[in-house]
Amino acid sequence: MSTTTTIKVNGMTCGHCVKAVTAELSELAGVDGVDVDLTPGAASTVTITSSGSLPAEQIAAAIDEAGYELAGPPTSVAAAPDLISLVAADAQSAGGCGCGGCGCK
Ligand SMILES: [Cu+2]
Repeated sequence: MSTTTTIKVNGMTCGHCVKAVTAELSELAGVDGVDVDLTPGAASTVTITSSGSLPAEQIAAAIDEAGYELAGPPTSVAAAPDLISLVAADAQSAGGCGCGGCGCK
């Protein structure tokens, strides 16, 4: 049975970030596909298709490994509005990519 898990990830701002997160999530057991809806300046939406349900801690660990952080619980549809605006303000004040992990600006 295929399962789709939607997560929100903070700090993703460019294609390098997308690749890093996709690579880490793809390594999880049972993951068939990872689709990233990049939203620079806010939490990006990452949709994970897997053959079974994914433990939240595994998803959190993969995102952490890639150098980013979850904006909310892995199975939630959306982060709280005030959280999203906080993230957006953070990203804007940081300027550029700000991910610190992919070497881009
Ligand atoms: Cu980046």
